[in-house]
Amino acid sequence: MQPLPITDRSHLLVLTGAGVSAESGIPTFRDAGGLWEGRDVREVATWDGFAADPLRVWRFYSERRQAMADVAPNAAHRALAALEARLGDRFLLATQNIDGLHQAAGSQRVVELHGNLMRSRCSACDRAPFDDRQAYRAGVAPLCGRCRAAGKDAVLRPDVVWFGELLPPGALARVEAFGRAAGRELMFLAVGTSGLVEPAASLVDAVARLGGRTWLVNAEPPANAARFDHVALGAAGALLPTLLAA
Ligand code: BJW
Repeated sequence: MQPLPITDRSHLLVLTGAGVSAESGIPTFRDAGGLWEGRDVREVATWDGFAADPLRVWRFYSERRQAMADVAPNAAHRALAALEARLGDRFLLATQNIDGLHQAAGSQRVVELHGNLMRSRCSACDRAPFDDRQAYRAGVAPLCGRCRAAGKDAVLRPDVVWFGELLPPGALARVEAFGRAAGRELMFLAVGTSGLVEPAASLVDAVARLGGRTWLVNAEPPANAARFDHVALGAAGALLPTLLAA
């Protein structure tokens, strides 16, 4: 694939998924050896699963928090951050990843569609999500200090979006506003995502409706590959530095 034809007027919306962080050593969800392999997704990625067994869910996320200690952004994260430095407000990165590696690489205009692994929030009160690198391994699910002060027991949960839950307030609105402002100058690049999870999987159709052009970079053809104008198969860390070169 040729480098993306980015001009002085182009507005680039990027969608990333777990494949972007695979080369940093973070397992994807649905590939062989991925996080879902051998796991019932309903047990660890739904509210019902959490309500049934909060400790099992906390163990799953605690292990992922601990694994973050050894990971760093890779060439794909860095290529996207470098492109943002060139495009400024004509760039927006919507990520399904909860690992914070885009920000670690220097990306600033990031919309976290599925939350952040390193934040927690109360499952009951409206206290804002807070930074929380603590891994809970002591055999007790953590409780909300604010609720406890009010005489109630409420368990903390990871600040992530599970199946059947709404995306964070304003996340989709920010993506849609970027697309509308760009109009026909809109370009869309999806990287490292299986195209199975909504609403992210349908962003390609929304861009096409606005008259934008669409590119996909993925290790294998994902579920929604046929809906893109251009498809490049391969590793994001190898392809993005070339595709996004000045
Ligand atoms: C590489 C690579 C390399 C590897 N280089 N590539 C419309 C129709 C049907 C259902 C729905 C619908 N709208 C909503 C739904 C329900 C549901 C949904 O989508 N279900 C489908 C599964 C059918 N969606 C929701 O519930 C969402 N909420 C919502 O829409 O609210 C409104 C609503 C609710 C209910 C009904 C209707 C409307 C919320 C979705 C939340 C997803 N949460 C998770 C967990 C987050 C926390 C955590 O991390 O634990 O998010 S699930 C999981 O999947 C995670 C990911 O972000 C997400 C996407 O996965 P991703 O990133 O694509 O990873 P993989 O592993 O699937 O793919 C990796 C790809 O990379 C592969 O293709 C590899 O080939 C590739 N790759 N190495 C390039 N080096």
